[in-house]
Amino acid sequence: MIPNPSNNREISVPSIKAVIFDLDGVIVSTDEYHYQAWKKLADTEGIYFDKDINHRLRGVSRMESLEILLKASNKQYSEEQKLELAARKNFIYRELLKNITPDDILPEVNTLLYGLRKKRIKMAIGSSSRNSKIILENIGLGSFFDAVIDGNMIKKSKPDPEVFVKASAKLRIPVKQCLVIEDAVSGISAALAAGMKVVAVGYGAEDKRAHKAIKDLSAITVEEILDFN
Ligand code: B16
Ligand code: MG
Repeated sequence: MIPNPSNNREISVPSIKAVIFDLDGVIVSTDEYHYQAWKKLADTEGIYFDKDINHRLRGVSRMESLEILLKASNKQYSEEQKLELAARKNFIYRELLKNITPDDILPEVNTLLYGLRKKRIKMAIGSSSRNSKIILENIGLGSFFDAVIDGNMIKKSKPDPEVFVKASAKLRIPVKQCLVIEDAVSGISAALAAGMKVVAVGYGAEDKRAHKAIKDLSAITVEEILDFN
């Protein structure tokens, strides 16, 4: 709050000036498609893979995800073979992504996005996915965000803060005035390491380090975001 000299009252200045959304698991649920693609690859290679292992891949880059999957294999793969496996998984995943439409946007996402836009809050995507562009286009949000930082633009994946720090720089909003909305433990770590506020959604909601935990975006309002401190 700062004093208002004209009437001696205090004016409330929102501390949050930008919201950075994770993509997969926050805006759209592509996790099931990631699961199906990794599962198909694992089955072909005779490697055990289940939904619990898939859960550990949230927010984690493609190559790091592959390393987690390969822990269940006793075969040694060369770097070249690993790249081929990752490309094969991505091919299956991209085929599945052809099915997504604006109907796949998660509950109340649009209400929040358009509510924040009305209040002139800057918005960005901060995603580990190298497929962010096609996902955003397929769900009709290809040109909605003020900035999109994705897996193609970063050297270090979440839990490193790089993706969120780059988003705040592109938006020209200091990290302290950015709020991240994330579903992955790795993403919550990244946001905290960037010095940002973080709201944990869905699977991430059990992470006690987040400043607020919610089931989905219907459980938070624009006003709550503006009053966040
Ligand atoms: P890709 P997010 C992440 O997206 C996913 O949560 C994670 O499961 C995936 O491995 C990662 O993107 C890389 O995805 O293979 O499409 O480059 O949650 O950071 O939006
Ligand atoms: Mg996610």
